[in-house]
Amino acid sequence: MNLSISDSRIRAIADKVLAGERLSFDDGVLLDETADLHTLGQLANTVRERRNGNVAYYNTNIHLNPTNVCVYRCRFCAFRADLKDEKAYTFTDDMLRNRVLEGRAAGATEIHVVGGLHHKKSFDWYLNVVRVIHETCPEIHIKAWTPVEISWFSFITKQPIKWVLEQMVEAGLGSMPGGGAEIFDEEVRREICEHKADSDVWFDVHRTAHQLGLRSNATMLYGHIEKAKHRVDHLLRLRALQDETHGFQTFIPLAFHPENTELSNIRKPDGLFDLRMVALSRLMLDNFDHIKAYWIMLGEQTAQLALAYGADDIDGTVVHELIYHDAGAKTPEGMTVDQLHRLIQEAGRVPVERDTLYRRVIRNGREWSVGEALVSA
Ligand code: V47
Ligand code: SF4
Repeated sequence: MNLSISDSRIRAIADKVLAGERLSFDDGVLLDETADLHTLGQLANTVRERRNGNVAYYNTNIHLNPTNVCVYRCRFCAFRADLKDEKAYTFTDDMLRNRVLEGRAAGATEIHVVGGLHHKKSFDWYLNVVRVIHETCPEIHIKAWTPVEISWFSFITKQPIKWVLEQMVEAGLGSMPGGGAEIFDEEVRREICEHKADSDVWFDVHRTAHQLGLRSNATMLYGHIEKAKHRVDHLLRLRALQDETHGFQTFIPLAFHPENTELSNIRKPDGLFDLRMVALSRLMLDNFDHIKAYWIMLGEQTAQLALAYGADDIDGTVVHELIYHDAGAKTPEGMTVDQLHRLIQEAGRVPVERDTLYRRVIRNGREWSVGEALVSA
């Protein structure tokens, strides 16, 4: 690989990456603060191609946010509502069934479920959400709830996290998404989401989920008040749990969208920042198989570029996304499979449809099945 790097400290880090050595906290901060975008991108792309070749994964999924009513008031959130707000909504069982049937008709293999912590809804109501979805379409994988929700359920039932997760699995839960992570640093967390589950709880829930055999994802919300040292610390905390459990599948860097939030004075991160974060995550998270460029949040063009900056996954067809659109995302709420294929192929990659657990999806007309688990190099 031909890299023209003038800074000897960056050159030393590049040598470590090329030799397959693990990067340190100081390496990460130096890369984040000083490395030029092209060097970052070339290094991250080398790691990405070693792990995933020329493939770019996508899945056919739908999003369902069963309620936006939430007891918390995270300062970066444009989605939440108070009980009596005009925009407050809560799904009924019929609405849940209709959404799932709509997903099945569109060929969805996965449903992604997260929402607010409703003041008046019991744990049984949330359990019922999973049960209704599962009973309506047992073949659709349910990826649901963040540690923020799971720890809320533990709080309202006075039961341990493990018990809550076991109840959810019995109702039909298949895995957990990566949300609620924000930035793990305690001071930053206090500033942006003071009362909700802290980082110890976040890790406790994922550790317990992994011990129960559930796979999960992880995210990082960047581009608000955090600094490079917080981002690198965040990635290294994730890397440490992954060394312990190997339960994470994908990491998804999430760009802060300020519109309609209490932090609307902050400028949205630009495409260059987005690409830096994709590349930095690929380089620091040497034990994660996948880095996702969530096109809904990045926009189609940056997501395409991200496939050459460390990302190997582009998420899904995503019908009915609310969290980013409430916060000003200008992307469409969903894309067809043909559009996703075109986007990936134009970026020079080979599209592969996967299910939630990264098994190849084989389609035959309106039917689909999953092949053997995809193995990374
Ligand atoms: O935890 C909320 C973030 C997350 C804003 O696991 C915001 O496959 C930016 O976790 N600007 C939820 N971000 C979404 C999420 C996710 C998305 C796609 C795929 C997966 C997966 C997980 O969204 C929240 C929070 O970090 N968020 N508001 C905002 N204004
Ligand atoms: Fe509630 Fe989640 Fe929004 Fe925080 S991010 S206010 S927990 S819906």
